[in-house]
This record gives sequence, structure tokens and C-alpha cells, in this order.
Amino acid sequence: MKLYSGNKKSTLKTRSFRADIQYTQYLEEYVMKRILVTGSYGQIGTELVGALRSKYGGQNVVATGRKDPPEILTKDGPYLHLDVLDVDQLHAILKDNEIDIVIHNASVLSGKGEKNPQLAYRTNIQGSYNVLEAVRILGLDQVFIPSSIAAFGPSTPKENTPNEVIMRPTTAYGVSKVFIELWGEYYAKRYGVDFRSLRYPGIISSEAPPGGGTTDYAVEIFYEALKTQKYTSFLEKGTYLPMMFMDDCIKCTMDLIHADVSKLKHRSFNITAMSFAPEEIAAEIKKYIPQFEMSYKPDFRQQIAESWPATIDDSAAREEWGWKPDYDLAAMTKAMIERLSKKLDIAYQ
Ligand code: AKB
Repeated sequence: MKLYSGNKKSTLKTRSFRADIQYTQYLEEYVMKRILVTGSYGQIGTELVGALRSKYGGQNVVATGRKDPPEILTKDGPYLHLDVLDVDQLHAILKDNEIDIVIHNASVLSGKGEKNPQLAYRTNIQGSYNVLEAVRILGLDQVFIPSSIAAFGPSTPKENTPNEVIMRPTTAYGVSKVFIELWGEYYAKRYGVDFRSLRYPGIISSEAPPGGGTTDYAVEIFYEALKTQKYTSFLEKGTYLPMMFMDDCIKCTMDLIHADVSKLKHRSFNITAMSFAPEEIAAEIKKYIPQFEMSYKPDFRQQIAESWPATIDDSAAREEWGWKPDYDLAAMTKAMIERLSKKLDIAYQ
């Protein structure tokens, strides 16, 4: 089907004369939505924009950010410069592009946030406030803002952490994620804003690298295993954290955006696919690169990791919108080695 890319109001009107009701509903629900993604050149944004464009058509997904974009974001859809701290610019872009759904990915991650808490405040709290306000004022259909396992803290139960539980994070990033969840849920209740959020675990991917997180080691390890057959982990042996492969991350994000809102009892969901410690991912990589050697030199991120859950319970996501991951540690490692060796042009056997 040719996806819509022009003036949506007039096209919808013309089509509704011809199409049957179901087809019109389908168009309204899935095809006609125009989506704006902030922080689109980040680890998740880069791949999410591609997936959204394949589903909705390139012109219907506006990628935005503060940097010059990589080619992958400009080749089949628009890219606009946007700083969400500039409220006038934010409102103008949302209006001019007739945006229905905002996916607000721009964020300073945990490690970087500890180095510069004031930057984390501005980007994560002020930026998300501006986005939620814009969605409320302009009456947009939906806003998705990721949360994180970082929203939990040292007093949170560490194993099988429930969806509703004591949070009390001790990092600037974690505090900002709790703000996002609570402010979004407040706007949902008070103003009817359709706010949705996922508490992402560490995300492992082969395209854009993550930047400034505590779970970044689980991506770096693959690059170093392929390039040098060695890696020094900045997290200690035995540090278990919830993790997920990018394909599952894209899947759960798209699934939650499409979920029937009348079936949602929550707005912020735990989400996970696996949990492992550094020595376990190293052992899995050794199956492909037997000469791979791992050493350990924990830094300030060890304390951050220790304040987070080791495993989380995502049964609310499974029950309310059918979440089920496709990748465990073995499947993720296989996919990472295959994709990254191709990308870096390094033979591993
Ligand atoms: C980080 O490590 O800061 C992020 C996260 C778990 O949200 N990857």
C-alpha cells in the first residue's frame, strides 16, 4: 500500500468517501499518524526511526536532534534540527509537521549524568517537561518517553523487581526518570494526555553505539572482542543487570505505542529480556572467539550498577499488551557477532 505523505486532513476526507469504515479506521489508526522522534541519532533513535519509517512511510516520521544527522536518518525521510529546551521551536515544529505522536528519546544517560547532573536536569527533566506540555497544549494523540531500570534504587528489591515498588534512585538520571514517569502519569490523569513509558534495561545493538551509560559495557565488549580479542570491563564480575537486544527494544516500543489504551492499567512498564553478569556474556562470546580474554577494572559505574535491580518482573507488559521477547543471551550474542563482524568487516572464525 502506498503510504500517505501529503496533507493528511484533505486526504482522509477524500478517502473516507471511497473506503469502507474499517479501512478508514485502519488509516486513521496506523497509516495517517505522523510521528516525531527526538534524540533520533542516539543508540535507540537511529534504529527506531528506520523501523517506524518502514511501517509508516519515510515522510510520516520526522527525525530530530541537535547534531548534524548521519545519512541513515536523512535518506528516506525528513530530519530537522530541534532543541527541546527551545519551547517556541518545539511547538512550531510539532504544528508545522502536523505531528500526532511524539517519541521523546533525547536523554543524558546514567554515567554522563553523574559527571554533569545539571546537564541531566536540563535535558531530561526540563526537556521532558517541555515535551509533555507541548503535547498537552497542542492536544496531540500520544507521547512516549522512555524510562529505565535506573528509576529504581538501592532500597528497591533487587530480584524480580515488581512494576509497583519503592523506587528512590540515587543517580541524577534515575531521579529524572522517576520525574518523567510521575509527571507523565499525572498529565494522563489530569489532562487526558496519552503518556506511555517503558523502563528500558541495558540495550545491546550493533548500529549506533550507546553513549554515557552504565550498561554500555555489554556493547563495547563485542567491538573489542572482534577488534582486539580483549576487553576490560568497568563492571565487576557478578554484577547482574537486566538487558535486551535492540530488535526486542524496537518491538516492545512499537507494540506499546500501538497497544489499545483501554486495555492498559499502567502507563510505565517494566520490560526485560535477559539478565547476565560480565563473565557470562564473556563466556558466550568465547564460543565464537575462543581466544577472547576478559579482565576487570571497576570504575564509578560499579556503584551505579549496584543500585539497580538484577532482574525485573515484566508481567504487567506481558498481560496488558502481550509482550514477549525473542532474544535471550545466546541468541543476542549470535546476532551481535554476525552483524558486527559484517559491519566492521572482521572475520571471527
Ligand atoms: C544506562 O546505562 O544509563 C542506560 C539505562 C539502563 O537506562 N543504558
